Amino acid sequence: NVRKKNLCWYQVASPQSALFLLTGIGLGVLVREYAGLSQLDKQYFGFPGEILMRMLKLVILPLIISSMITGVAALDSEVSGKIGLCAVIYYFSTTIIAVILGIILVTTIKPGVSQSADNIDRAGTTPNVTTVDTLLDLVRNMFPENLVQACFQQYKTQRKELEPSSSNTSTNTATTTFPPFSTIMNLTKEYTIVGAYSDGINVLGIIVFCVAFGLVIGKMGERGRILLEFFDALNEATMRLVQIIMCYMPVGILFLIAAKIIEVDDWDIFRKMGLYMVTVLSGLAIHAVVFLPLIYFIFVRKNPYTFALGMAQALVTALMISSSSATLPVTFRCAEENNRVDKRITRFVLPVGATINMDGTALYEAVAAIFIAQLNGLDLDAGQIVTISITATVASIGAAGVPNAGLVTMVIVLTAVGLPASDVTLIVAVDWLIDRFRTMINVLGDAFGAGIVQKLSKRELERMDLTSDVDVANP
Ligand code: DAS
Repeated sequence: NVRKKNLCWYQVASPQSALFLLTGIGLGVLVREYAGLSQLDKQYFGFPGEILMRMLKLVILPLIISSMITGVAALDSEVSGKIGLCAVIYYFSTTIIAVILGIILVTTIKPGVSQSADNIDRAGTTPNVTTVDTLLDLVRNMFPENLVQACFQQYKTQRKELEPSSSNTSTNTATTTFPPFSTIMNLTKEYTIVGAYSDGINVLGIIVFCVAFGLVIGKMGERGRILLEFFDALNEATMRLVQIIMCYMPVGILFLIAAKIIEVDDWDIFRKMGLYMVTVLSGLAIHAVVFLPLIYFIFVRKNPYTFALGMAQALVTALMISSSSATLPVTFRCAEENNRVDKRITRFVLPVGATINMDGTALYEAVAAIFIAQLNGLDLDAGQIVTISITATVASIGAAGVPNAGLVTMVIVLTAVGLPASDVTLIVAVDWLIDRFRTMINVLGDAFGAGIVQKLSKRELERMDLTSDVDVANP
C-alpha cells in the first residue's frame, strides 16, 4: 500500500523504466537511419524531452525555498538535547565525506573527458581569473544584493576589473546594469561559470537566505510556527508537483534519449556514460563498505557488518522501490528488532534521516555535476568545486525520500555553477537504475546513524529511564 500510495506507476519497478529507455534508443536509431530529419525537425522531435527538463527546472525555486526553510526550522526545533545534536553532526559529516569521495573519484576517473583531449581546454573561463577571484565570487553570490534579482534575473557578479584590458571594456568591467540579453549570453563565455551568469537563478544566494530565514523563524515561537506552516504547505504542494512531473518522466526519457541518439556524432558518449555509472556505483560502494562502517566502528566499537546485515531487508526494499520514505516501516523494524536500537532513538533519527540525510544522493549529485562539466570540456577550478560541494550537500538535504528526487535537486547543483541542464539527458536516462543504489546507501546511512546516536546518547537514555522509573514508583 505504501508503495502504491507514494509512487508513480512506472517508478514501482525497473522493467517499465528500462522499457522506455530501450524504446527511446530503438526509436533514436530508426529515426537517425531512415528519417533523415532536418535540424529543425530534430528540435521538434526532441520537444517532449525538452519539456521534461523545463518542468524539472521550473520547480527548483519553490523546492529550494520550501525544503530549506522547513528543513532548517524543523531541525532547529527537533535538535532537542544531545540526541538531536548528535544526529545532525552525524548527518552533515557523513554527507560531506560522501561528496568529497565522489569528487575525488570523478576527478580521478574523469568519465566525461574524451580520450583524445588529454588537456581539457578551459572553455568558459577567462585566463586572468584567479582562484581567489573565483572564491570571492562564491562568497559574493551567497549574498546577492537583491533577492528578487537573485531569484528571477540573470545577473553579473560584481567582479572588479582585474587589470586594464586592451579589449573592449564592456566585455570585462563589472557593471550592475543588466546588459542586453545578447550581451549577457556573449559575456557568459568570458567569465568564470561560478555564479557569474547562472542559468536564471543564483542558487547559492537563495540557499544562504533560506537557511538564515529558517533559523530565525524556528526561534519565533507561535508567529514563526504560522510562517512555518505556510512553507510546509508550499513544500508539500511542490512535492506533489514533482510527483506529477515524475509520471511524465518515462515519456521525457524516451524522447530525450532518442533525440540524443539522432544528433550524437560522438558515439564515445556511451563509453562515457558507462564510466559515469561505474564512478557513481563505485563511490556508493566505497562509502557503504568502508566509510560508514568505519565511522560506526569508531563510535560503537561493534562489528558494523553484523549491524548492516541486520538491515538487509530494509536495504533490499530500498533497492526495489528507490524511496527512503516508503522503506521507513521496514527500516524501523530492522533497526529495532534485528539491531536492538532503542525506539526513542529510531523515532527521531530515522524519519529525519530519511528526509535530510542522503549520503548516496549527495555523492551522486557531485559526481553528475562534474561529469557534465567534463562533457562540456570545462575544467572546474577550486571555487566551482567548492560550489558543487556546497550545493550537492544542500540539494541532498532538499531532496525528498521519493524516487528520482535526487535528479530533480541535481538541476539545482547544475544551475548553481551555470552548467547546461540540457546535458542531464544521459543522467536522466539511467537515473531509474542509479537511484535504487543511492537510495540503498541513504537508508544504510540512516541506520548506522541510529546505532551511533544511541551509543552517544546512552547517558541521556539512562536519565530518561530513571525519570520514567520514578514515575512508576509514584503512580
Ligand atoms: N530516491 C531517493 C530516496 O528515496 C534518493 C534520490 O532520489 O536521490 O532516498
